[in-house]
Amino acid sequence: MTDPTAPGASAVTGPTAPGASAVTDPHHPMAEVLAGFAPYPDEFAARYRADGHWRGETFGSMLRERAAAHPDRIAIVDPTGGSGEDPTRRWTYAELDLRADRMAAGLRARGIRRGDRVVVQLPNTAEFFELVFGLFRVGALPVFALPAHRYTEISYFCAFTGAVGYVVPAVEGGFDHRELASRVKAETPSLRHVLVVGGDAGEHTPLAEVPVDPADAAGAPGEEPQPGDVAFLQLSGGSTGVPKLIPRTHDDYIYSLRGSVELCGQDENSVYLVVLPAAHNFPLSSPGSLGTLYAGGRVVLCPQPSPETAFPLIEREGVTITGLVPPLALLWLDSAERIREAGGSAGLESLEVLLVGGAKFSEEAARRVRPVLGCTLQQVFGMAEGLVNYTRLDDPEEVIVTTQGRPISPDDEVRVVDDEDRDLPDGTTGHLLTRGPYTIRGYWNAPEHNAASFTADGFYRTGDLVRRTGTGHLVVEGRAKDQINRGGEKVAAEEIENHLLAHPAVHDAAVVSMPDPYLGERTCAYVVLREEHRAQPPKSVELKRFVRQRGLADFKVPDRVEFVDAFPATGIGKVSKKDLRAAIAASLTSS
Ligand code: AMP
Ligand code: DBH
Repeated sequence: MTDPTAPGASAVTGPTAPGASAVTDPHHPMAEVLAGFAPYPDEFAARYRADGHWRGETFGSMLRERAAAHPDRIAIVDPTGGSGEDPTRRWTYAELDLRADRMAAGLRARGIRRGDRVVVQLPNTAEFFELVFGLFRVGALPVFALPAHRYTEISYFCAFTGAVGYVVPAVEGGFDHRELASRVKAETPSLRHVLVVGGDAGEHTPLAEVPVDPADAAGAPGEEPQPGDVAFLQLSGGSTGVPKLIPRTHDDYIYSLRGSVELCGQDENSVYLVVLPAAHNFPLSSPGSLGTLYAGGRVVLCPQPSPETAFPLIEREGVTITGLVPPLALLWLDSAERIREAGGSAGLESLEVLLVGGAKFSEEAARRVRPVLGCTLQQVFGMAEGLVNYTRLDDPEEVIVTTQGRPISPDDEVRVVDDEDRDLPDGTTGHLLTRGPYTIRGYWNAPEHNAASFTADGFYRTGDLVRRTGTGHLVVEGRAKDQINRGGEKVAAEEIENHLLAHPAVHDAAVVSMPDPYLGERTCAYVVLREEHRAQPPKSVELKRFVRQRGLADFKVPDRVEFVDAFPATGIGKVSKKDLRAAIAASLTSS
C-alpha cells in the first residue's frame, strides 16, 4: 500500500526539506522530529513566504513582542488558583512573558531541550500557558493531550513520541493523574519528568518548582527555535485504530492565527473565553487563546463549560467572543431562554461573537443564536490537520445559518471530488481534499497512513463529504471516514472495535454512529458473540465496563451495545456499516 511518491514517504529521507541538512546530521537538535516530518515542498514554502503568509515569527517571539508593546495589559485571567480574598489570577503580558522565560530556563536546567517532546494534559488553568510558552521558548514540543484521555491514549502518546516529560493535574474530575503518570513512567524508558500542577505532587515534581532565573540556565548555542520548526504535535480525531500526531510549525500555525483573528474581528479589546479543553485545536487557534494573544487581547479561562459557571464569568469579565461545540451551544441557548422567560438576564450583553464548530450545527439551532444570545453566530469547520473555514461576520444571516463557512486563506486549495478523485461541480456533494499554507503534508512518523490520507501531490483527504455553494461556502453533508462525531469529540470506530475484540466472548465488532438529539451522534457497537457464548451472552454493561477498564477516555465507551448473529454485508462482502447505521436509526425512531 505504501506509495513511494506520497509526501510521508519522502519525508523520511527529507531530501527536499528546508533544513533537510538537519536530517543528515543526527546530532542536530531537531533531527528526531524532522525524521518523521513531511515538509512543505520548497516551491510552496517559498510562495507562502513571498505572499507574506509565513513571516518568520515564532510563538516565543510573538509573546516577547506583545509584552514589549503593552506590558501592563492583562493576558490571562484564571478564576481559580489565586491567593487571599480573590481567587482570580490575572497575569499581564509582561508577567506571562517573564513566567515563560523562567519556565523555559527551568525546563532547560532539567535537561529538556529543543526537539524534545512533552505530553501536556492540563485543565483550563493559567499554568497551561506558562508551560506551553516555556516549551515553545525552549523549542521542545508540547503533545496536546485532552483531560479525558486515560492510560491507553497517554501511554501511546508517551511511547510513540519518545516523550521526556508528562505534565498533569494532581486530581481532575475525580481522577488521580499522578497514579496514571507513575504507571506510564514505569513503562516508558524515555519519560524522565512527571510534573504536577496543583495539589500534592506525590512522588513526582510540582510544576511550580521548575521555573528558575533565566540567567541561571541560558540555552546552548543552536538551541534557538526557528520559525520553520515543528512547534508542537496536535492530535487527530482519527478514523483508524491508531491516533495520529499532527506536526504544526510556528510559521504555518501563526499564519492561521493571523487569518482567524482578522476574520473573527479580534483586536486588543477582545476578551476570549476558553470553554472547551484549552489544548484542543479549536479553542487554541480558531481564533482561540493563541489567536487572542496574537491580537493583544485577553484570555479568560472557564474551568467548566456549564452556563452556571460560564454566564457569570462572561458578565464579570466582559467576554466578547467564545467558541463552543454544538451540544454546548444548545445547552447555552436553552439556559439563556429559560432565564429570560423567568424575567431575568443571562448577563451576556458583552458577547459579540459565538463560534460554533467541531460537528455540524443544525440550521434550526443556528437560527436561535442571534435572537436568544444577542450575538453573531460564526460557524467554524476546522481540523487539527489544518484547513479552517469560517462564515464571515458580515455574511447574510441565511449564509451564516446554512453553511459551515469558507477557507481562511486565498491560498487554501479546496477540491470536492468523486470516488475517483475527479473534480465535481459546485452544488454536488463529494470528498473534500485540501492543500495550503497551514495544512500539514503528512502525519508525524506515519508513512503508511500518509499514503492513504494524502494524494501524491500533497492534498489532505479530510474524509468529510461536502458541497460547495456558489459563494464558495462549504456545507458539511456527512463523512466518508469511519469516525463517530460525538458532539465534537471524535471516536475512531476501528479503535473501539479493537478493544471490543479483546473480550473473550466477542467474535466480531462493528462500531457505528446512531443519531442523537443532543450530541448529534452517539456510538453503537454491534457485536457478534463467539458460538460458545451465545447461550449466555454477556450484558451490555459488562462490555462497556470492559472497554472502560482497558483505560480508554470515557467518551469512547460505546453508548449502546447490540448483539447480532451476523453483520449485514455489502455487495463484495464487507461489513455494511451503512445498513447497521440505518438499522439502529430505525429502531430508535420506532421505540
Ligand atoms: P479533528 O480531526 O479532531 O481535528 O476533527 C476535525 C473534523 O471535525 C473535521 O474533519 C470534521 O469531520 C469535523 N468538524 C469540525 N467542524 C465541523 C463543523 N462545523 N461541521 C461539521 N463537522 C465538523
Ligand atoms: O473539530 C475540530 O478539530 C475543529 C473545529 C473547529 C478545529 O480543529 C478547529 C475549529 O480549528
